[in-house]
Amino acid sequence: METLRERYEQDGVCLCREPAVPAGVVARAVAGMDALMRGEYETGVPPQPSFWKPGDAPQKLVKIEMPQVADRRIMDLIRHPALGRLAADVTGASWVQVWWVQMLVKPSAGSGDGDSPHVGWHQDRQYWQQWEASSHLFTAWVALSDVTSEAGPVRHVRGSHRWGLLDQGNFFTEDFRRQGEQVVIPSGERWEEIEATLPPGGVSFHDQLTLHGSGPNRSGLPRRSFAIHLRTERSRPVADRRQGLTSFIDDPAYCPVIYSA
Ligand SMILES: O=C(O)CCC(=O)C(=O)O
Repeated sequence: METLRERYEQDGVCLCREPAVPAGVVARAVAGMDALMRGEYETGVPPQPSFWKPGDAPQKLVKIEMPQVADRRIMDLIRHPALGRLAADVTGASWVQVWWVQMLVKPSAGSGDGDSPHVGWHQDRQYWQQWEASSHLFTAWVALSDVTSEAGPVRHVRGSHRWGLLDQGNFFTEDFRRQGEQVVIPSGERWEEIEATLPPGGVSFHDQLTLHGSGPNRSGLPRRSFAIHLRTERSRPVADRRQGLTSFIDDPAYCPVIYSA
C-alpha cells in the first residue's frame, strides 16, 4: 500500500482521515477557540496582530495569528506528539518545529448578511520570503469540526508543488473560482483538485509550493481549523535574521519543537 510519504511526495499533499488528535484534546481546543473569539486570553498573552478582531462582522473569516500563546488548550493541540510523529513520517524529517500558527474559523453562509468567505488560491511560499529559498517548510492543517464537502474544505491542486513559485496567488479574494481561472499554470500541466474533507482531529499536510484555496461553507456550522506551519532541520531564516514570521523561533513558549529523532 502507498505510504503517506509517497502520496505527499507525489501530490504535494496527503490526507490523514483517521483522527490523529484525540477527541478530548480537540474539544478543549474548541473551547479555547471560543474564548479567543470572545477576546479572553487564558494566559494573559494576546495573539499576534490579526486580520480578525472580536466584534468583527459575523460573516468574516476568523484568522487569528499565534493563538497558542493565548490559551494552553490550544497549545496542547498544537504540540501534540502525534502531530510531530506524523509530520516526521510524511516528510522524512529528523526534527520538526512549529514556527507559526493561524487559527481559522470559516462561518457558514447564513451567519451574517453576505455569503460565507472564500480563501483564494495561493502558494504559502509567496508569503514566506523571510525563509531562505531552500528551506524545508510545510503545513499541517488540523480540522476541529467535521470538514465535509459542504463545509468549504481546503482544495489542493495535485502535483502543483513541482511547478515552482508562480507568485500569482491571493489568500484574500471574494470569489476563489473566478480568481483561480486567472492563475496561469506551466504548459503541459493540468489543474486537478483534491478535496481535503476531514473529520475532527484529522489532518492534511501540504508543501509550501502546493496551490490551495477554499470555497464557501454551506454546512450550517462553523468550519474550524488550525494551519500549523512547520519546518524541518533543513531550514534557515534569510541571513539568519529574526523578523516578521521568524521572530519567535527561538522561544519554545511560541514555537515548540514537536519532533526530534
Ligand atoms: O483554511 C483554508 O481554507 C486555507 C488554509 C491555508 O491557506 C493554509 O493552511 O495554508
